[in-house]
Amino acid sequence: MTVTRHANPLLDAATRPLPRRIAVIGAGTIGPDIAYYLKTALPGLALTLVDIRAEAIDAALARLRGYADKAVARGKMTPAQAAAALEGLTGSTDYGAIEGCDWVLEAATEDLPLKRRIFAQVESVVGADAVITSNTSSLPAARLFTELRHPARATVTHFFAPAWRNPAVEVIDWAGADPALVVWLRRLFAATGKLPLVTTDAPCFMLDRIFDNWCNDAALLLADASAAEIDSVAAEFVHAGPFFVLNLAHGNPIIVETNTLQADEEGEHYRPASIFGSVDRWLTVAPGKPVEVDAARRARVRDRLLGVLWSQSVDILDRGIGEPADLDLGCRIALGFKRGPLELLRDAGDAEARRVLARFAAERPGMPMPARPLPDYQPRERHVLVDRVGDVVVVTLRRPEALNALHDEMTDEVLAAIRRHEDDPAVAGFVITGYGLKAFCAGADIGRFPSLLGDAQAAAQYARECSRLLVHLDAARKPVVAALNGLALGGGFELAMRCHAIVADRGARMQLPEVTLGIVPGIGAMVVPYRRWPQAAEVFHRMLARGERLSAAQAHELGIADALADGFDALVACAIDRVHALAGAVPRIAERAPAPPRLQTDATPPRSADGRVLSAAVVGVIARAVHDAAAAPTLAEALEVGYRAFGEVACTAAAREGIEAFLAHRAPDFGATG
Ligand code: DAK
Repeated sequence: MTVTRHANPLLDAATRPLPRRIAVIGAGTIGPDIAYYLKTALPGLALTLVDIRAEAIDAALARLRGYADKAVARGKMTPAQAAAALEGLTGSTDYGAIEGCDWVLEAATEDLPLKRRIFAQVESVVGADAVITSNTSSLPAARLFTELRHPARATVTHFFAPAWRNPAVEVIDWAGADPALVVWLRRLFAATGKLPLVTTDAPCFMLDRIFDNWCNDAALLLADASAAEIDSVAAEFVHAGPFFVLNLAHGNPIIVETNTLQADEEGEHYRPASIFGSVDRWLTVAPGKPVEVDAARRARVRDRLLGVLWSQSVDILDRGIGEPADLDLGCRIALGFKRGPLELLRDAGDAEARRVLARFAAERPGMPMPARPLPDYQPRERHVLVDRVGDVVVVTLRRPEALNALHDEMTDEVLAAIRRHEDDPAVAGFVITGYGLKAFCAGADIGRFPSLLGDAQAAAQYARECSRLLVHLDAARKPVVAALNGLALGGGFELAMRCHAIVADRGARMQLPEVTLGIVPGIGAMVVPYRRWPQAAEVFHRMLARGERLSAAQAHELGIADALADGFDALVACAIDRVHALAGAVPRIAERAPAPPRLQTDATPPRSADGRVLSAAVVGVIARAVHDAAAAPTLAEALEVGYRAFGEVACTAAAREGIEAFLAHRAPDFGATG
């Protein structure tokens, strides 16, 4: 059977229904964490945790109750959601309890004969079409599943700690698997908040090849530097150094197993460092603690760490083990890298990267080296996925670590994707959507805002430059439809406003939270709605000045959303219909606006829709900008008003306070800033 695989897993057809009964085998650390993820994502699910030790099951169930209690205490879940997550969660020491399961997920220790025995037992109880997956970080699926009676229903799903929260999961596409199984798993993971990364069946798959060899080479470096020194040099690249992580994970045995496997299969250069045999606790310091490292030693350690990272990365790509954008994203999300290895390679520049790799080749003979020019290893897109669905190009914003928040690179990638296809006569138009089901886009990346503060002209100029995608949409010849699959906040909603139609999932929600951050939405929200949807002017006043939320249903009633849909498949189908309906007649934003009703700013202090004190100065700037923009004789001049207003607030104490507060996870004090 041929099964189409899109870059966005949710664009693939559902190849089987959602699971209703799952068993997780192994009540150690990761099994219960996987169970908790599944139960919170699919609360109606019946889930049985199986282990040969009753006390391990009791401890695991108690741990999961603790997770739910903590989530309620932190306001991440309501008590009802927590109760639903725990309901239907049971434990058993008897394999008979897994009868009738449609998915059995094995998470026992990394021991091939043991895993094979478990699969034999599982197969003797469950039906021939039940999915079986193994959570291994290294053992190839072909070896795990050869003895199964029905191997096509089995594969590896490799989770990362902590599995209930870490979105990354490798899904192994091995020769014996039914292709529809991989499609189903990817789609299920993407729909339940995970980031599935498909890899081939090489030993250690994609991400453990990076992690294990990073740790192994760090250990080999101990001849020249201490663990604390190495961790301190590594801090440039990762949130926690290799030895700190090994201590956390009690992980030497894993490195020894995985690197032994690689050495046996691929050559002696992978053999685990002998020191792993005699040391199981490393003397190092917590991340962020400064450690003096002599400059020459620092340079040597740095080169070696980069060398192993790049050597493994080019090998993974040359062997087609994984995709380049997935490699970078997986390293950041699953392994705690600050930047992906390919981003580091690009930023180092060709000459420096070649120097580092040449030194690495000399120090570590046998290790893989690039087979192609280095720029060839870079992904075309890092932050978006581009798919063809019939005659429509679907662009998916993919930054799962920040709810698809926009930054310059992502904006440029969306623009480049549109430019690449807009002159193709076979393309009718575009749909823009967000990865997963939670967010279309949570706005501009707030982490990048601090550098904009304090210089009005520079901030206004930045707003102007950031609008390049939006201004392109204003004049686009082919329709671009926003498919809101979830939250559309701030800059994300501003992007949707500039698309030629908006369709929304019934659960989607729109909001302009900028005022609660002490800034203004400078790239269109104070301008465009009053020209496109003058009937909703009062609603936009409240959204701008009070951060009021707009539900999909309200947006539809007001004519802001052209259509509502139930679920992602219907949403995309509806967006594609809109593209076809608008082809040849792309709507334009009016040059002039009808005078909107006055935006009231007399409440003192101004408050947000949920009662928080706002900055009177910022609300004042918004009211003035809305008025001046509506009076502007052209769209371009009105947009200028917005850019300048952003520049003006960027110099206020309120903006500094609002952004610092967001980044420090605290409430802003606009009472103090005015
Ligand atoms: N930027 C960066 N990271 C973001 C983000 C954003 N906009 N929104 C969410 N994230 C990150 C969170 O920090 C969190 O990261 P970790 O803590 O896990 O590292 C991760 O995404 C998941 O979010 P939460 O843990 O917070 O998820 P919850 O379900 O608990 O909450 C939320 C979801 C949407 C209520 C919450 O994440 C939230 O309040 N996010 C901020 C939403 C927001 O205020 N967005 C509007 C930003 S202002 C301009 C251009 C554009 C703009 C302005 C000027 N010029 C060029 C001048 C536009 C401005 C905006 O968009």
